Amino acid sequence: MRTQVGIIGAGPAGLLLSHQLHQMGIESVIVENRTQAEIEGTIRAGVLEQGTVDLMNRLGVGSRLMKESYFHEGFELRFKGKGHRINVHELTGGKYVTVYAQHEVIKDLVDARLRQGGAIHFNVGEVSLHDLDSELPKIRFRQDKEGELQELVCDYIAGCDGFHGPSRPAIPHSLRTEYQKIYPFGWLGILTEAPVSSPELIYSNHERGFALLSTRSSKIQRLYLQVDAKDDIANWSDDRIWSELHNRLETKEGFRLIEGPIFQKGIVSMRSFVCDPMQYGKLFLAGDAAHIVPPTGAKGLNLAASDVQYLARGLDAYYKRGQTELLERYTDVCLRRVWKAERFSMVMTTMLHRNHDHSPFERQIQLAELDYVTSSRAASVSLAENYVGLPMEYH
Ligand code: RFL
Ligand code: PHB
Repeated sequence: MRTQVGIIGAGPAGLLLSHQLHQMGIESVIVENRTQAEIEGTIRAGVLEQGTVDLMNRLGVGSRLMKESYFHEGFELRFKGKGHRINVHELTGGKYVTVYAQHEVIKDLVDARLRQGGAIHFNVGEVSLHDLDSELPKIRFRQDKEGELQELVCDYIAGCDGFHGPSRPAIPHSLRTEYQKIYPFGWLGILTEAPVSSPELIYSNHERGFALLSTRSSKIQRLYLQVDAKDDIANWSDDRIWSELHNRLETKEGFRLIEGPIFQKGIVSMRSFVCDPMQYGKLFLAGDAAHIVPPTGAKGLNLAASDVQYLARGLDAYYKRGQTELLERYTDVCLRRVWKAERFSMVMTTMLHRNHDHSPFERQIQLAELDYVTSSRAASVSLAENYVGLPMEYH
């Protein structure tokens, strides 16, 4: 098999890249080790930056998103039992916080790509990368896990295979620096069949730990609780989850959370991670394959979307004009935006979670920080512009 760009992974990064390349007249093939049903059923992100929504619309895959999303004008930070609204719309000159589930983004992208006749090989096995520093890099994989071994010969390979995929380790160890911070806590996430409790997202810093109230639809809500990173979901009965959520989210002013049956629950760990460089020879990493943020800033999917916009631009310059300069600068351009999102995600995480290693002094500093960002216009503008997403920069 031969293609121009071989893409490993049909997550947001891989699918958004294949759509952009298609629009530019560049051919690509995606290999994905899970089934279509699995990738369309994985519950993850919920908040999209304006730039990601704009990209979906430019690619012609935004119509369901525009109909079914919630466009919020703000969100709330809650501490000391009181809510403080960040009016994102006003503070950013008219931008919105878009709430639309990641698996719905995936469904829209897969459906449109297959209808265009795009090549996505689902459920492949034994994916490996070869000859990355040659003119013809290759991806080998086994069709349907146990079928024939296939070889896909490419001009370029995009490693969009998430944090645990084979692409990043294909960059020689001695050539990459990995920056990492592991947090001592995780998030327990649930989906519940309940009506909307709040018209906007609520991020709560409570004595008992962080909690987040988000939404998916008028009937389905998404909530998270800070738990110990090593905690086991078996320790969390539905009653215990609701009791903690009530404790951490309810206010003295009378906000009440509406309960419903929980139909999905799980615990995820939290880390910050960056791999530098994001490229080697003909291989380019994008999204979680190259960097991870803790979910508190809602940035992971959005960074995947900005990486692949830089990559598509570089590939377009190569195929249309034979120029490789943008591809050569790919890491530097991506990492400027990535490090700012890493900074914001770490600041939000540190500001909102209870850290039991903190001294009483550090706890008071945390509360002062929350008081500051919710009462100073300068600090609120900074928070809001980071939350809706910093602009893409091309140098
Ligand atoms: P993905 O989504 O992990 O996709 C990688 C794909 O590669 C496949 N793969 C392989 N394919 C072939 N061969 C192999 N050997 C392979 N190994 C893996 C995988 O099956 C998969 O299909 O990475 P991508 O595309 O970079 O996208 C990243 C985002 O998924 C991630 O950053 C977000 O989910 C993070 N995130 C959030 N991001 C936001 O922008 N806004 C949010 O509100 C938000 N909330 C969240 C989040 C992540 C969360 N969790 C579960 C960690 C909330 C949570 C709880
Ligand atoms: C979500 O709705 O899943 C969500 C919202 C905000 C975040 C993270 C996740 O910061």
